[in-house]
Amino acid sequence: MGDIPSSPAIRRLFDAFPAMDRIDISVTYADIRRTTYCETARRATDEKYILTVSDGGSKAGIECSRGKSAWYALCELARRVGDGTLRDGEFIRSPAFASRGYIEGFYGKPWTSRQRVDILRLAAFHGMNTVYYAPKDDPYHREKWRDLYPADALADLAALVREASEHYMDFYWCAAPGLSIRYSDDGDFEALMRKTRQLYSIGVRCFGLLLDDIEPELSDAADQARYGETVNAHIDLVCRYSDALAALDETLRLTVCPTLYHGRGDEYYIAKLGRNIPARVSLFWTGRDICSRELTEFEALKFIESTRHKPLYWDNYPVNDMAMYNEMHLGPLIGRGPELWKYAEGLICNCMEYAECSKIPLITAAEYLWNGAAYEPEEAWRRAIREIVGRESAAVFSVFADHLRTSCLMDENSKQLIGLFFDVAKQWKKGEKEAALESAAEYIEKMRACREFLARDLPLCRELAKWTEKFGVFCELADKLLESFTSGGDARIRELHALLAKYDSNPTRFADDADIRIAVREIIGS
Ligand code: LTM
Repeated sequence: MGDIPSSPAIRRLFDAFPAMDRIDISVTYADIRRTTYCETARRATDEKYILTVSDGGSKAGIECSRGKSAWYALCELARRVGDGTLRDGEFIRSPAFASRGYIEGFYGKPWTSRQRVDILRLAAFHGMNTVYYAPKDDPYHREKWRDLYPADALADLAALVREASEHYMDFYWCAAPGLSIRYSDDGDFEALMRKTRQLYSIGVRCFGLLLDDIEPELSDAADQARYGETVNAHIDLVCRYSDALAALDETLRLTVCPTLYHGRGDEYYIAKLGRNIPARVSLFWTGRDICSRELTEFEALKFIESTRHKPLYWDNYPVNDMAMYNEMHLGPLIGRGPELWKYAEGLICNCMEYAECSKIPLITAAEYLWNGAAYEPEEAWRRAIREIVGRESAAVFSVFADHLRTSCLMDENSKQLIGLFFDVAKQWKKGEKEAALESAAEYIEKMRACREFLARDLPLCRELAKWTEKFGVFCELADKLLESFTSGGDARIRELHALLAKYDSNPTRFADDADIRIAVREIIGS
């Protein structure tokens, strides 16, 4: 491997992509403007690299300033080797957003240690640099925030912290004390610090203080007397915690999630909080809504103006907890401004409890975060599916994934199927009945192949069981529809009605239910 840095993460990269061994790779470290200055962003960075591929992909030169940027360059090389897009040329890369990552911040069953490592490696492989640990249902994060982690859970976290560091990821451990903290109680503050020191002892150097999803009003009499209003208690807590972290180690970093974490950005609470906490403290914001369809540059500017902080987006996509539990968010990230990186500190995607499924949208988000201006969601989505299910199964899997885009992003669902409806209807009207039936049959064949894929004993397929079940009824419907065209008959129409009723009675979100119903009813004439 010559001058390639050696670490477990890099060795794993070469093991996963053996074709990398056939490339003559050289790495040159240089702390000069060329490798450390990002022209468009007008800022210095240690994440920039220049990758020069030559001799028909058999040689690769990497210029960078540090191990971190060498890692990113090697990951790009591996991705290109993996998806067959390695080509000669000079590729100058620097990430648009400074902070790029994901948060395990959902309600529901927390990920297992294995899933955590797996997602972390995937995110790092795609150039993310930040991970927030904040599973709402880890009792030691929220409910029992005062209690220290028991030894086994602490050992698991320590392993994750090491993994993050090996992958150049900043690991934020978050405390969510807001359900029961008495802000004016020194004992409670000391409990928070005791817990913080425990995490510090296993290598955590970045902390989160999450005050989301708590009562907006102070309930403790002593707190009410001392602070009057919630925002004053929060300012005091954040300032004291930020100072205490600095006293422990001046390199420690802090991110805060406010109680009002979405809206216009100029509301009284958030404006006062932002203006009265240190500038070095990062401030989470989910945008206009809890789950925002769009995140715009204009809104970010407004946030900066009123809070004096660049928003650090807690992007509630692809998360599908609470009222969204019947949805599966497999679509690409969309609706985030191409220039948002200029006005935001970063963007952190809140994931689904379905770790395998989260990977697809997460990969698309990682692409957006490096270069929002060039980001093409559909292309990124296709690449992500290829990576997760493999080249052979990608086309059939996308027939299914096409129906799982219903989310706050308001992406158009069932694009492929609706396109097919149009084509078939056009052919039918032109009298090309045979061709129309053939197109439909071809699609149905893909659906069949997809059902076979989904029946496999893979973590991804297991997570999708609920949606696969509805897809099964959907496939039966499609079969019967096709039969009714070729054979007709009242009995078939009755069967179709029965299937449609079965489909409708399943609350799982799949396809654009309304569109499908209209289309089917149109065809069977009721
Ligand atoms: O969004 C924030 C800041 N907090 C919670 C998340 O933990 C939860 O996963 C999402 C989606 O339901 N909504 C929240 O309010």
